Amino acid sequence: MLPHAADNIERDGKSLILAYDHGLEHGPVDFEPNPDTADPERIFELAAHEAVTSLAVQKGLAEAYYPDYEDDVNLLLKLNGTSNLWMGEPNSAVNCTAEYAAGLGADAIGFTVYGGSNHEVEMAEEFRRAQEGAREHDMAVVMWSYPRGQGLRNDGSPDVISYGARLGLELGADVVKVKYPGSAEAMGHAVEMAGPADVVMSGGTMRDDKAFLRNVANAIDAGATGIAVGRNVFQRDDPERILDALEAVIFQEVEPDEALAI
Ligand code: FBP
Repeated sequence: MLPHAADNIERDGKSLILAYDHGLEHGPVDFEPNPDTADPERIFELAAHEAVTSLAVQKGLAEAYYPDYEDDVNLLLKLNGTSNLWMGEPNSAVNCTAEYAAGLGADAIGFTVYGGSNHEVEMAEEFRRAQEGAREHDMAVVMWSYPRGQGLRNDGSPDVISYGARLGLELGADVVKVKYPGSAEAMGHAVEMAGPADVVMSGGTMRDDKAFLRNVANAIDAGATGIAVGRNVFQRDDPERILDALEAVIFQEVEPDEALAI
């Protein structure tokens, strides 16, 4: 990682990445709780909320919508992705280059690496090309580091998540996105393993406001720099309200109860 490389997608060293690659990764089922969110325009509008430091989308949405939002939104372009229709060992097709991302005006690139998958070797090589391309265009590098595959019995265990955080540092990510390992202590270990790379927690499936914000506050207390969140924002009836609360918890380090009362 390079010092300060992620400054353009952070505020005071913290970040709230709004993730919206779900149409590819999970399919339309993720939009069912809040049908308006199938319309990417709704999410680009949401990403203009001042809490959001970048919006993670795939190339197709960036091409179609980003030109209208480039003044208000920082673009984190995902360069690989897989649909939920794929039934093989975890893998992620590279569908965009760093050069093309720079041409679209991206501030950062995002790349998934499934450490432990039978495809780990080729994914690491693909990440290398993306990472070096991002460096040439001064774009931050965000790794979705999700160890998984047939050889991994418990991909949610704290040890595996810490290993994922370390993979991000070793391979040159500026920000490593990991699943929340279940406790502040375990998150602290992942943060320690990532060294100077920033660690953000993944949002995960819908949880009630308090439980969700408690995990975020624990992650921040443990040294994480923020969150990359999709469903826990856009599946709610009032996504702006949870963004207000997340802003308080992440950037002002306000306690969840207080943040919800704002
Ligand atoms: P969520 O906050 O909705 O969990 O989104 C974060 C994310 O990393 C997305 O970018 C991605 O689409 C999804 O999770 C992938 O999750 P998984 O591979 O576990 O289904």
